[in-house]
Amino acid sequence: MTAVQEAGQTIPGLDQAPTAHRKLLDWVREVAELTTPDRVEWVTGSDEEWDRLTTKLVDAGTFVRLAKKPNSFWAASDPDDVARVEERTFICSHDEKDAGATNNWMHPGEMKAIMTELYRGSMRGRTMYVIPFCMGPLEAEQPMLGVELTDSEYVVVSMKIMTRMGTKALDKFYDDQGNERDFVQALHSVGAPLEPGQQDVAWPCNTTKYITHFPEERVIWSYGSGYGGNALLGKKCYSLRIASVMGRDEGWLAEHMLILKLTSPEDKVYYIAAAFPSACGKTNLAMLDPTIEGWKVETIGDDIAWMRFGDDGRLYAVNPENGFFGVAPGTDYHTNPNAMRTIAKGNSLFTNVALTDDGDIWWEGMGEPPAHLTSWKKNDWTPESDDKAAHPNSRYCTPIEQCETKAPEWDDPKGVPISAIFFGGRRATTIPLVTESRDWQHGTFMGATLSSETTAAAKGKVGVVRRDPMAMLPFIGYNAGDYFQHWIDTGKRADATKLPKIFYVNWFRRDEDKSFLWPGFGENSRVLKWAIERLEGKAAAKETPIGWVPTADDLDLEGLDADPAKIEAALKVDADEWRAEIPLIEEWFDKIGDTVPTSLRDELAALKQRLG
Ligand code: GTP
Ligand code: SPV
Ligand code: MN
Repeated sequence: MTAVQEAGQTIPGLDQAPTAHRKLLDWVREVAELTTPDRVEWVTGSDEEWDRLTTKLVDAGTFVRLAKKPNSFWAASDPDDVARVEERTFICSHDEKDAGATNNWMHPGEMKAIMTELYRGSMRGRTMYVIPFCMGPLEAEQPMLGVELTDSEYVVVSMKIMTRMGTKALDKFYDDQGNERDFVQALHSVGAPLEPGQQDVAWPCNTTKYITHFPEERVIWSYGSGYGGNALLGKKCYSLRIASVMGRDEGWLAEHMLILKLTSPEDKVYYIAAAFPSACGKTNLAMLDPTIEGWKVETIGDDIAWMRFGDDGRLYAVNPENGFFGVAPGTDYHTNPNAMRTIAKGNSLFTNVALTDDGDIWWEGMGEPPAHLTSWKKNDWTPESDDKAAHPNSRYCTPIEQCETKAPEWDDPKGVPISAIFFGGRRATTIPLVTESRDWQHGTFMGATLSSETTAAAKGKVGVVRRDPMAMLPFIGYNAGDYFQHWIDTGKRADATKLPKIFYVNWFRRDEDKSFLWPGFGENSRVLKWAIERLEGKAAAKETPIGWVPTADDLDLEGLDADPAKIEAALKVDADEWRAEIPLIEEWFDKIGDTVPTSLRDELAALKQRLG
């Protein structure tokens, strides 16, 4: 404890709040007294603040200013703090059953007792920043507010890119009648207090990590990590885990989905939402550069969609975020030129990519490497090195605002009416390039049984096939069976003709030699086109035991330079592979238990029967 606090005086900055919001003031004081920072700073989101904090991060060795990109910075994390930590992520509902079999659970009282002791004095020697933020448009009828308290400058500047934050968000903490609005309390500490005179490290964090949610209170407590999904609490913690519970209670959906706008050569506009697990292609599809004549894709969101019914009975989607936190490796002018152009404009943060000697960034998949680099581990790196120069989960963080393909309506509080929902995963076998569901219930079954190989986005083994329902396995804030029921119920709340049509895609099926059967990226526009033509009743498909699948003739493959045998293989429905899938789905449903909706058990029985 510092001398100031011992004297019973207030912590500097604590009383300089630019608001009289009672709940906010009381909570900030309570946390400051527990965590004992040297000072409190109320974040405004100004350019002056950005310059001051980025300069502080450069001086601390956390950031290197990039000579080759304006107002942009390189950061290398602690080598053990590079991804989400699913085994350290908890849903602390009062009743264990509400967390379900797919979440870690602890009683809220027990968790709070443990974490309160971790937070005690955890901000010593640091500044506690108060970040008011808003997920989704500020002009929404009910702005979705939150406040993150954090002792990390890296978090503050990242939140400036990823959310609407600072003064403009704080302005929304009172409604038009002058009443206090409620907000999600999000507490974050890297868990690395500094003793007087102690030299800080470039990436403070703690080997003990907790990413904890108290869904009934709409409260988030995060400790020990500085990495994106663990520390930028507006993202996965609020907009998926807490928001999925809000959506269950209030009748809407919070999903791990991109949102894109597709315009046909006839100038007809369609909006598509797509759920793929982490590092399985959402950002790339959201920014797709179509290879087919006359079709245009514009971007609305790349990671999260909140979907509610409009007065017209259609499902409208909003992107709650303000920036992209995208996977860097594999991103290049050939695969995702729009992402490359967005980051080229600057104002971006790069974490765990490689640094070039002339002050630029490089990662695997970005053409020929230079002769020398500083790797994400801060080691000298040459093309002869065995290690990767960039971590597989290295990320760029960049504002949507400067993406040239952003749709003008990306910030519209009404959202955009969704015509089609895609579920997809990363599967080397079994799952065809695209399958159309028969109806909403069948589509929900496809989503509920979605499977994918694990990626570097979460700590743990990579390449292991697991069920990842609706790409939400790590993000459902409640019981997965209840979540499936919520999807089924959502389908019953609207006229079937107004519901989005559901498709299941797989860009990642492989040949015997392990190469991808489908070229992917911009060529995925051919699949989008087929899906839209199905909605319009213009494209053909073959009925199979798993749903409607196109033949190669049904797809527009004009100008595609690909081996027809590979396309056939990508589209193949192999009954043996599917029969082998059945026991895995049964095991999955059994794991979730008695909350699995009967209608989904019926879908499984029907699939089994069709496969013979
Ligand atoms: P999160 O941000 O983790 O939620 O991931 P995301 O779903 O947005 O994934 P992203 O689009 O960043 O893609 C992750 C990886 O998949 C990158 O290395 C891409 O290059 C690769 N990828 C994306 N689309 C395709 C595709 O159509 N085909 C193939 N083969 N790879 C793809
Ligand atoms: C994901 O892992 O799905 C991401 C990155 O989008 S993170 O924000 O770290 O969760
Ligand atoms: Mn994601």
